[in-house]
Amino acid sequence: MTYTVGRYLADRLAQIGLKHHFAVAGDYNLVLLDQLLLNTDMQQIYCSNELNCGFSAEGYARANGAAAAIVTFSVGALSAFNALGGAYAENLPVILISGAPNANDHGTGHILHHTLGTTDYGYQLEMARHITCAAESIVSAEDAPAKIDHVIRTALREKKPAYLEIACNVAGAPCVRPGGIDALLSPPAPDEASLKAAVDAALAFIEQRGSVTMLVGSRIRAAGAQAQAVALADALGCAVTTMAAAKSFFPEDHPGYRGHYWGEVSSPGAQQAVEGAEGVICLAPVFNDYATVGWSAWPKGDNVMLVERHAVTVGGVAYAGIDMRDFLTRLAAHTVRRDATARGGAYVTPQTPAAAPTAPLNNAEMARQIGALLTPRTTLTAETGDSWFNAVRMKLPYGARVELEMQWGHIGWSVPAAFGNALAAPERQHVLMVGDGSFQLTAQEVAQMIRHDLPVIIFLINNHGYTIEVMIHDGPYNNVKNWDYAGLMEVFNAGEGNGLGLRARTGGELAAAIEQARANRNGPTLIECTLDRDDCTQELVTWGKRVAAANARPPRAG
Ligand code: TPU
Ligand code: MG
Repeated sequence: MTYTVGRYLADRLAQIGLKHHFAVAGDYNLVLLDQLLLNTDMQQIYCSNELNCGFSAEGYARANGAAAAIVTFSVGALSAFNALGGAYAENLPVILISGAPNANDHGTGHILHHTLGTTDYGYQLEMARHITCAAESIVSAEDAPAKIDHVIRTALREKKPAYLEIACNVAGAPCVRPGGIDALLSPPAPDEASLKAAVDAALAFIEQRGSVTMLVGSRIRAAGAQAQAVALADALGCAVTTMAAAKSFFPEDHPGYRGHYWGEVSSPGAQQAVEGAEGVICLAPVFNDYATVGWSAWPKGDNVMLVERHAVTVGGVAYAGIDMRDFLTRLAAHTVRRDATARGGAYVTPQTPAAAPTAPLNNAEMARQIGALLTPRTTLTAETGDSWFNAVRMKLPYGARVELEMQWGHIGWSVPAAFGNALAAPERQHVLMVGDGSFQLTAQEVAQMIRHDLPVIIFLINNHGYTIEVMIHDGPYNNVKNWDYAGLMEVFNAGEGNGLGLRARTGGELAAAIEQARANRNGPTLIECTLDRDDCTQELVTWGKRVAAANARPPRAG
């Protein structure tokens, strides 16, 4: 056997379509990294720390469908676990691989570096089980193929992260070669009887109602059912709304599209389209506290049909064993038209008039200029903060994508995620909106964009604080130490990169900076936009009050 455990893993990762994997080196994973390098179909990409490594992989999975990150034991893996939690929350198959102690040290009473200083090394695997769909420890080459295949197959099937740890002396141990990948990826057969019953119940649901609206949720991407949702919308002719976290998951130029439904902070007309309909067809939604605006806008009950990736609930019955794509296709083929909710006219976003070029820059003018930059080839990554609200209300051309992390909501996610996404999809235009507070968590990953000559345009919104938190609950903890954000680009270039740092204090300066950014094709451009601390969208103010009220509910008595 001339193959090794590490090479087996490398082949499998390449077979599932990875052209890159992300890594931070450490002595428990060095042999594994050597083995991975032998597969020339994949490039090894280095990150500044393991949190960023995990988020870079998460962003890569958004563009590529799956990703892998390789870290060292405990000091590395425990940082990466946060990003793994994010991948779980956001339904992304990120495979985290940790180097692990030498197999001879397990169960011997030896104390090893990078560990808790106790003699049981099982804690990391135990922790990983809580935040992954599959977790395995490889301490012998013989069972490595089965464990590697199990972890990869489960991650891809569940669209959730998975975990492997590989003893450092096993990564280079002789192992068989992997065969073809198809057998590993074939989906479980859906249940035809259940599908038929669900479609019949759904047809009855629609026929009994004069008006229906479709509401598209964020898990539709993991379900791979975006095209099927469009087909159903065509057949029904009804109004279609998206949830905020599903921004860009339904084409906004579709004749039925009526904007985003987000309770009180919906786009004009969208709240009426959903709450005034006799039936709401919810496709893969996540109704959390943020999405329901502090539990004030939560479609449920008899007038809701809930379509999830593997189940449909309608008319008080849950039908399991269904593939959402089959269900939507079948329903579209048989349903009757229900266009009452779409008669109100097409979706238009309120237009902000251009500000005078010399006037101090404000949020509305900044958002207007960023919105004007979007093309069908743009991927806009928007960080937690007012960037969410700015991105969600932008009108997207067909093909433009928006990446949000609304379920996990880890500030700082967007910088490494945009890096990973840009690496996976270099043919697209990458735009990032990130607040000052968020940026300070993961700023150093901009250096990797420089290292790989990625022309990401970064709008750094310097409003001198955690404005989203200011709107929910203010205090001195919401102030942020100012940085020279634009000046950082020279620091990261260190005389050998093409990063560009610019400042915009007026609309005119922002327009000029955007022109320079578009011309800078060989590296990222960071445009520091200076705003007042309390200058934000009205949606954030309204939503913030609701969320604060939900947080402030007193404990139940008794
Ligand atoms: O636009 P703006 O000012 O709201 O954005 P910025 O400056 O990025 O501030 C974000 C403030 C924020 C915090 C501190 N949003 N959520 N949080 C809480 C939080 C703390 N730690 C992590 C890892 N994630 C969080 N969401
Ligand atoms: Mg801020």
